[in-house]
Amino acid sequence: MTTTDIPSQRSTPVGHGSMPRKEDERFLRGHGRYVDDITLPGMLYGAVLRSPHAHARIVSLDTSAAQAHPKVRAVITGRTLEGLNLAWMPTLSHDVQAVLATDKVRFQGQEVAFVVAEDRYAARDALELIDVEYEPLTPVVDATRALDDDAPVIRDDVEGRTDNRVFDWETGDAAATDAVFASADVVATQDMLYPRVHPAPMETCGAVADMDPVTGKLTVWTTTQAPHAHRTLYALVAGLPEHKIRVISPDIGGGFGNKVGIYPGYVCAVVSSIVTGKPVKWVEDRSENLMSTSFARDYHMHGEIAATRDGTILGLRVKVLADHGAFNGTAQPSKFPAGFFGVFTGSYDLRAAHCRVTGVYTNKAPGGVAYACSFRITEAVYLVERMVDVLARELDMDPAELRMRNLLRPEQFPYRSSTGWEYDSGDYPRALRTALEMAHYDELREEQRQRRERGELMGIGVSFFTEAVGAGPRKHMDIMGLGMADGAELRVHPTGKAVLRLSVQTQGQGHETTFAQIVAEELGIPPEDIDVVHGDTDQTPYGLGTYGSRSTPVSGAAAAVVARKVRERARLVASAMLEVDPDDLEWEKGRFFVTGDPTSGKTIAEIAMAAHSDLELPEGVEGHLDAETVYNPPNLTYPFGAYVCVVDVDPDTAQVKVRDFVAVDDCGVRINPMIVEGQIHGGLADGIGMALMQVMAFDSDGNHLGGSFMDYLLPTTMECPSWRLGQTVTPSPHHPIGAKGVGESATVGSPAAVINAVVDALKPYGVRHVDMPATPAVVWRAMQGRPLRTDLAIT
Ligand code: MCN
Ligand code: CUM
Repeated sequence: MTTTDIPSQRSTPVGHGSMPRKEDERFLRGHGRYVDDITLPGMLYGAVLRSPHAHARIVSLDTSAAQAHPKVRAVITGRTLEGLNLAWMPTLSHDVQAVLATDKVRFQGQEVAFVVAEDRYAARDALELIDVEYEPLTPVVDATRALDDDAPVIRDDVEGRTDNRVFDWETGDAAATDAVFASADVVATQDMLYPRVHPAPMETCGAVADMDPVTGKLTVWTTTQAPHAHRTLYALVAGLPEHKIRVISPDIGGGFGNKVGIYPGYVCAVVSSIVTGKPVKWVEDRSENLMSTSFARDYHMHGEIAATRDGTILGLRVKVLADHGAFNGTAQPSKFPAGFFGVFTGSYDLRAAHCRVTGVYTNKAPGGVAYACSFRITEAVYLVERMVDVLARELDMDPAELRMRNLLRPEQFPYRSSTGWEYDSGDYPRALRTALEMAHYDELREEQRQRRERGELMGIGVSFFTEAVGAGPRKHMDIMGLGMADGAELRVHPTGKAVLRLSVQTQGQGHETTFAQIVAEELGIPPEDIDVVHGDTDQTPYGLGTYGSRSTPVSGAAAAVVARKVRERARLVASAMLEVDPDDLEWEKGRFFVTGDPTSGKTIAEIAMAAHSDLELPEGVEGHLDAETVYNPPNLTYPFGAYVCVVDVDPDTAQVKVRDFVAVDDCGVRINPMIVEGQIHGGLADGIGMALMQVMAFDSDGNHLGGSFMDYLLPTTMECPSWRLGQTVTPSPHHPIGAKGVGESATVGSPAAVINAVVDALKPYGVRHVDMPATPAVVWRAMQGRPLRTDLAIT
């Protein structure tokens, strides 16, 4: 049971509320239009030749046989691109990545050549005609060995580089933290790994590039979460004029961060359209997606937590080794090379904290962040929530009680954390109390006591999270120096129907519905009468796209602001219609009326018609009922939540079964509670998957061991309990409608609850920690006191 009733039984609200999604009819009838549905006259197909080695020198590359294939139109190699100055492209993290390898291959699956042919099959066939001679080199697979003196230098393409260090970054006050630790009664430490995982969206990545040789205009239909950012990058990388580039992101079959960056295949499609003068389509297959597009996590963390004997947490000290693969890939805010990991103090009132993150290159696919991650907050929350449980064990204290004692209190907001983050609003104890009550926590502990007496392994895990979402404020974030303000444009047509144009792009989150609802709430126009246009740079205002759950915090705010601008314009038009002073008009949802005379009102539709008519408009009003805005958020929004997970572990097979999961989320005002709950359901499934099943492992030669869904396991309904959701609502004080983002909350908050539950279940075996994923093998080995590392195929 969830906190809302069945959506179909509800009437459509005019503004916020659980209305069914406008986009679903299209999707359910099979009328979605994805990149691979785009077919253009004369279109050619591209395929990528990938490296079988994790680390090797390219001795020779012979494409003549492929070029001689009757259906092949072009073969592009790193040398071709070098001639165009395009062999290397900038990543979103101030690094460069090889588009097609020239000197060396640096991960298995790296792009080596691109074949363009008349059909998909010929392109694939011709790949096998390319003859590459490799001289294998020793790969660096284990991040913990990447900085060894004898480790081969992976990025010798960068002049002067002598080791595999990507960056060193620290935050917090080291001296203050040392002092707090020196004064503590108790210090607990724990090493933990957040393994490499992959978002694995239903739709893989791809692009159709069409360079019009007559107009010189390039159109790229592509799987992107950030069309405008891609357009700017194409302009900067390829030197094409930006107004001659149109990026279209049609329907997207899930992004989850996988579609933030630009992949070599996109660039190859663009280059080959320019070279051949024809449209070129490239769509990767599943194993290409799993092997080579951006992975996430891969954080090797060492945590230390200091407290008083009575359970007051004083400080945290953290060291992280971050495995970034061969190129430092997906969006890493340049001001924070470790993303938003700096919020690792979590939801607690700590005196001091310090962390140091060292990024390293390894011979693995690039990436580094994205998978419903809020830019590393996933890792940060997992770390602090595991550390609190480790401390609870050390103090022999109930983990829920320890959290309650240390959570930030409502009167501390707005709160500035010891690492400098400004939390906007929250009532944390209320959320935790709600979750504990819904879970019947005290009864669960009693049940656990009884089961333990019978030798049964039941675990109860609690986690609390705070996220920082809505990338926008310049002090926090930029992408390649671009600030992150987002535009919105609203046009109300003469008949009162409207079109809202946005810079963000939905991948399944329901923007066509919720953004229409935001405007509907402000103007009283039914959401059905408001079309949301997004995902096309020729039709929408500039903005940096959807990730880090920023659409609601940034573009949601822009939508409300632009609707309010229209409303103020409508007030002036209505004052002319009713021949009164604008200040004498009052607004109720959908209409203006003269103060004291509610019968005198004019609806937005009536006002819209008048605004387009020959009505004499007041001075300064240009006519029509349109507005535009650019929203520059003053701060991030800080959603939070309290989760309780109950697991049973089979003592004979070490199989973990999630029996119950309670999630209390607070994302401020909810625009569409049904969609919010859907987001949370999805994120919880992700969280269970990461905690129990998902890991991208490699063998000692750097071979990727997760290239299909047979090897890389995703959760299904079989692994998921019937989620039980609750909520509290603490509006964001700086957001025009008080909303905070929610799209990644459950993925961020839930893995720690699951692992805390698994470790709790194994308490009778003296187990203090289990690394993700807690597969039966991992749990079994933990019970034997022989921890198993799952990211490397080494036992
Ligand atoms: N919402 C709401 N009320 C709130 C907050 C959000 O009604 N207080 C609604 C929003 O209007 C939107 C949805 O919930 O329809 C998610 O909003 P938001 O939290 O703003 O997140 P974004 O729209 O920016 O989506 C990005 C986020 C990220 S970064 C990942 S990763 C992820 C996620 O969304 N990828 C997804 N959820 C996903 N869901 C689907 N189906 N597919 C993905 O690829
Ligand atoms: Cu971090 S995955 Mo989402 O931000 O697209």
